[in-house]
Amino acid sequence: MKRMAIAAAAMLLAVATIRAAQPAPPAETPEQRDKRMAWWREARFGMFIHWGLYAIPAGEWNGRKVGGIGEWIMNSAGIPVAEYEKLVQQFNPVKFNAREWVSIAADAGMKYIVITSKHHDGFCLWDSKVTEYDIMATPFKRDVLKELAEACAEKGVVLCFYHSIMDWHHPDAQAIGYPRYNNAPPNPNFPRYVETYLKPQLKELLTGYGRIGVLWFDGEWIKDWTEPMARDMVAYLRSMRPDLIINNRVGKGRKGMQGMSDPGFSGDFGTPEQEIPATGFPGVDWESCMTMNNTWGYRKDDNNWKSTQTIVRMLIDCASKGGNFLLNVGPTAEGLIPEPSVQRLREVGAWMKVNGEAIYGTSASCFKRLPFGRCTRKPGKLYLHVEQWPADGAIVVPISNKVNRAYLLADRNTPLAVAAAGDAGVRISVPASAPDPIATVVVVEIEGAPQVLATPPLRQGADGKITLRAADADITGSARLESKGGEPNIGFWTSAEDTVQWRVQVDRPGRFAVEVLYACESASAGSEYQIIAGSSTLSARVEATKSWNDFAVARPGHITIDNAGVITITVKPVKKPGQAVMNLRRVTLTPAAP
Ligand code: FHN
Repeated sequence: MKRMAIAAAAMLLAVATIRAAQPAPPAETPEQRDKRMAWWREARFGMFIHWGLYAIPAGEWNGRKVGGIGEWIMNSAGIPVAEYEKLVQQFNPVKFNAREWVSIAADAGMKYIVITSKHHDGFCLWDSKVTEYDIMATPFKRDVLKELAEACAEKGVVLCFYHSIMDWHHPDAQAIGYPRYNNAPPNPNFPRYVETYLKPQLKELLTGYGRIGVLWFDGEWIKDWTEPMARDMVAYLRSMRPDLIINNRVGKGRKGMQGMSDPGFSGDFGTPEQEIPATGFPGVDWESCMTMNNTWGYRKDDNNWKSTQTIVRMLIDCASKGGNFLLNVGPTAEGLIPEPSVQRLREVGAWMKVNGEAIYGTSASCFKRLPFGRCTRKPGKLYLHVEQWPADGAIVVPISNKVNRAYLLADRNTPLAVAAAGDAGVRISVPASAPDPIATVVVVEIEGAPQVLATPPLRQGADGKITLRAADADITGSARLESKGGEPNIGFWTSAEDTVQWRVQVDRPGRFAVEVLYACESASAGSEYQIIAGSSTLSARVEATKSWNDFAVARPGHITIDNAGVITITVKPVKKPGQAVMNLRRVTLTPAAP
């Protein structure tokens, strides 16, 4: 009862101070922002932990499998609050060991941990003074976040909290009696939830658990939450922790799973989810979060684990585009990180032990693309992550810089031979077979800033085909590469002035059948465009596909390339009746009979 009285008093006090919106934090100079973001940009790699009551059902309810991600079971199975609350009495993770979790993260090369202090179900993993719906009401009766904070401090890992704005348990936050909690109608008492519950709990987390690096908001998409509320929240949090980093899900600018907001929305970094942007965003901080299987919260039936190679290459991909990688684990109700996750993290750690220098504190690649893999950079150094090992014993790097040294990061005392390669750049001899099949890092120490040579033209295939991929295109205008998982496409093609081009070395001219792999929702169909190859032009029209994400092949006709040599192939809109021209994934020219 004492805790309830305290909670009531806290609520009254908070209500009394509700009205005064927070004064905006002082404007931050770019230098101040860089200082605040420095540790996070250096870190590049973190552990996401989704853990809570949902680990008990672990994907099943009343003896039946429930589809979807494990932490959503309360919504997915339509479990009434009173029934879901009973899980509190079952939560007793007797095998939880904070030091063990933090060691697994640190040994994997992860520099920060983001754990769900409260997920959408509203259950709190810490001893909160403003609710009984927390870890202290369980048989476990230990403040998990306190133990994790101590273990992180001992190990030098930065502790961060994921905190859901959406709350399916609090009566002022979720619609009463609404059968599905997500996207329920707005609750008129939501402002009271924000001022007397959400803010006080965030204050507990920011002032009672040592250094907190990031507040990772989520569940911001609900109608109750607004951008003005986000700005007020940021001001409130900064008044307590001026150095706090806050993700862009504190506001309304996230743009779904793509996670990259436009300027003007709140938050310090973009949050692509289950995807990695097709390109970097110069000057923009972002972090891709990814599961190791398919679920964030534990599901006993989800054994669809990504390979260690896939995980490491995702980390490299993010770093090569100037972003961070937040890799998730979903511990069991006993408090154990699933063994398949532990095994993969151990193997990732082995790679990071040798190659961490090529990830931590690096900046994005200076190349649009490389045929053998990816690149990260530090001043005077290029780290070439070779994923496709060359058959001819060398890699060619399109730079004109003087190369001082080249070596394998795994064997820095053995120089690699470097030779000029004309207008292609420099040729670096490498061992006959890949020292590390996951990715071998070749370090090239250069004089001055990278002087990148023009990207070599695309080559015609041995079969005479010319394959023009979105990722290889030069785009003019506001259209940009986007990846929705799988092969990227050119999207946001909202201006008819935007064009897409490829430079191609044609060794076998002639007549070609043209195929266009694209997507276009019906409301935007009808654009007309030209495919121009040298002096030959083919006109085409965009027909509707099922959606912006459903790709189909159009066969607009044939085009003739008269002579061998380097030509430019352009896709140029001539009419755009709808919102955008199309999402263009690929153009293929296949040799055809004359
Ligand atoms: O709904 C959540 C989901 O449960 C999970 O927490 C992910 C991880 O970022 N975020 C939301 C979905 O975008």
